[in-house]
Amino acid sequence: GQAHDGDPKKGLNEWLAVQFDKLHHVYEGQQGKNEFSIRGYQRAAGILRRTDFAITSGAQARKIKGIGESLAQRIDEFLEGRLGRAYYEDTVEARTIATFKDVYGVGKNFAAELYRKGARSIEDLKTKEYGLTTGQRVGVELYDDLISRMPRDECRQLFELIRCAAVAIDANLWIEIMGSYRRGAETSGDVDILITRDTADRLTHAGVLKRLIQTLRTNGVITHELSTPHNYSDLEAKWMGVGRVPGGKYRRIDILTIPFENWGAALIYFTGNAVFNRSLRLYARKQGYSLNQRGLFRGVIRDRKGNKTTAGEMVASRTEEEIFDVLGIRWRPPHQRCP
Ligand code: DCP
Ligand code: MG
Ligand code: MN
Repeated sequence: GQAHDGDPKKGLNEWLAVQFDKLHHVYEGQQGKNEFSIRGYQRAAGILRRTDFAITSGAQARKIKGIGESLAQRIDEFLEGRLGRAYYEDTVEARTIATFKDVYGVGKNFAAELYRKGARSIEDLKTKEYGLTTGQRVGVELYDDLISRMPRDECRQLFELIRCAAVAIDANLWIEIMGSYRRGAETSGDVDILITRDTADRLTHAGVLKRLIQTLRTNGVITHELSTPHNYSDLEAKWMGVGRVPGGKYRRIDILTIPFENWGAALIYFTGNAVFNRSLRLYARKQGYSLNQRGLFRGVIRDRKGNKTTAGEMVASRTEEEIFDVLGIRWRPPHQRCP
């Protein structure tokens, strides 16, 4: 889902990236595959997309940081048209499971279970009984719309409809569009929205999310709810659902509200991408910190499984810059956060 600037020299890199995307997709739909190599394909696609010279061989690609021997071999296979390795995995079973995994709310285990139960198509999921949850049924019903990515303009329009409704409820809200859109991507899989409110006047955004959803349901911008907050009055709450610009396709919408003090950490989290977040969090851990969507913490103690046993103390959270500062790394603009 990343921007591609159309430079012809990058054309081949983009094609290679798409091959890795496919490989990632096919493997992701299978069970018992090495998670590490699956992520490797996802990473490789990202690396190729931000390489600014044309890659013409595996050996040459090998010199790029992050491209190891086995990825280089894959690149040669792609370039030489020896797609066997990639495609012998591309069985009907793998493809069907991958298709099911694209249904909202269906993970790879359930996708495989659906296949074992005899489901072979989205049509099967629509017409036969497989014990789908309400959310999964919405995913099936809107399958064609939800698998397609929306152009940047449409993402902006949908956000503007939501932003207008929000600031009509409280003019002091901070509301931003996040995810792939903020990273500058040409297309987005959903609209990610972050909301908070400056507490200088001692007021908060408590109650806003509930009113916002009500307004948007009434005016038809929001059409389906997939997951609602446990408690609407919490300052930190997540809402997931579906909406559309009038007459447009149905699109996934994620809304996250967070306490004002967590704004910077939440910006980093919700801007992503997920691979960038994983590496930034790992880096923080190596420096003795712990980073999450709320803030950067010091003094976190973990057990041998890596689970936190002591929450620690928050040392930075209000702005992205102060978090990067404490970690001792230069702030990176969102469009450079797609490793
Ligand atoms: N995120 C994360 N880890 C996850 C899922 C999400 O850190 N497992 C963060 C980083 C993502 C952001 O949340 O960039 C938004 O999640 P999306 O799934 O909406 O992903 P994107 O917006 O990046 O891409 P897309 O255009 O596919 O929605
Ligand atoms: Mg998104
Ligand atoms: Mn999202």
